[in-house]
Amino acid sequence: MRVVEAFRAAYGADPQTVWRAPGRVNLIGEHTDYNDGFVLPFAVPWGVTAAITPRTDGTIRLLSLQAPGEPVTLTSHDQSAGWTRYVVGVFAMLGERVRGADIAIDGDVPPGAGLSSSAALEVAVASALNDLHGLGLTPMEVALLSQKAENDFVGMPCGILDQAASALCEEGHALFLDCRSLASRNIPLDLAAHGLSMLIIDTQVHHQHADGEYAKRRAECESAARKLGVPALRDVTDLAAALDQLQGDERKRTMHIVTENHRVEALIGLLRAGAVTEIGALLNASHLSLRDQYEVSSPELDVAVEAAVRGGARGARMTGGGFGGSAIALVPVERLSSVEESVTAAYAEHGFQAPRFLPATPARGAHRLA
Ligand code: GAF
Repeated sequence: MRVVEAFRAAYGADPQTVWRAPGRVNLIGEHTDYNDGFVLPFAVPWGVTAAITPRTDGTIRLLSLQAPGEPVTLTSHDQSAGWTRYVVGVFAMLGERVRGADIAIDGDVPPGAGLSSSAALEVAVASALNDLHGLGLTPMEVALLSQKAENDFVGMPCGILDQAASALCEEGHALFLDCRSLASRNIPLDLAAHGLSMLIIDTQVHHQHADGEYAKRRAECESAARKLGVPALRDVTDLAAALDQLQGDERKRTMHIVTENHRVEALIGLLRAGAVTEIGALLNASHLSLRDQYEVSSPELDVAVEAAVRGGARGARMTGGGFGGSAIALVPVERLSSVEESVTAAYAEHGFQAPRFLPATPARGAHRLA
């Protein structure tokens, strides 16, 4: 394993453990996680591998094969920048339970595709430290600790979706997660058995204002819930009555969250019934709601979704936080090339940078490699 070779070359010994954690796509249930709602992600085959040996002096030495150079030396009190803060954040959350480490990182999540490479990094490191120090954290506790690192240390007010997917997913399954109770169930997702493939369309665009808009959406949802007198938008039972009490953006955000939670449940119902081909309509509806009510799509995502459906996809939607990143399209295998051609042609017509296509098969969540 090349991460082990890099570890040995930098630190002069073998690592005590090696863990891998994946990125994710979200099949449906977007922006519902921080509204105590439902999500249905699956892990992608790309992830982050962390080779680690604990230290006892509080020092964190860190290198990445994707950032060539000497190892960076930090402590859990340092406000680091860039990718290292996701690692330091995990140490900061673990506090006195850990006393530094030597770490080598290798990652193959396509950069900037919105497939949660940062959650994969947090979960790989947290899982390895949990294992090395016998902390006894469950995979969900590892996910929660990683989310806290991102909220409190990195300063991104994300929900639990990405970290839970990275920590808990199983190969060949999607993860149905109730973000309030944290009850989760792995749902079989055998697309190939239905002659289908899930195509990731990476727009290769990341809009700079994404983080600010994310925090704004979250605040709007919390404000709407307060006005409605419910703990979270998940608790809205009478949508028409709720919409009557709200105006403007808060009205639109509520519309999305309430209907999106229903779409997650409907999609699970279809999967249970074996009607996998039929989930496409729900993917399309989710995208329209994210575009028009939640307003987190982008021209590149909209063009990708429209062109994918025109090219023969059963359904398509943006996935993840939005404002760039990736869309997913549910495509009959025999239509894959026609969908790719349709999207490529539409991008050229709009003068967009060519997209990247990645086939996504549901992969395994965090696990020990050595
Ligand atoms: C980002 C966040 F990190 C998740 O918590 C989630 O809210 C997602 O956007 C939208 O569903 O990936």
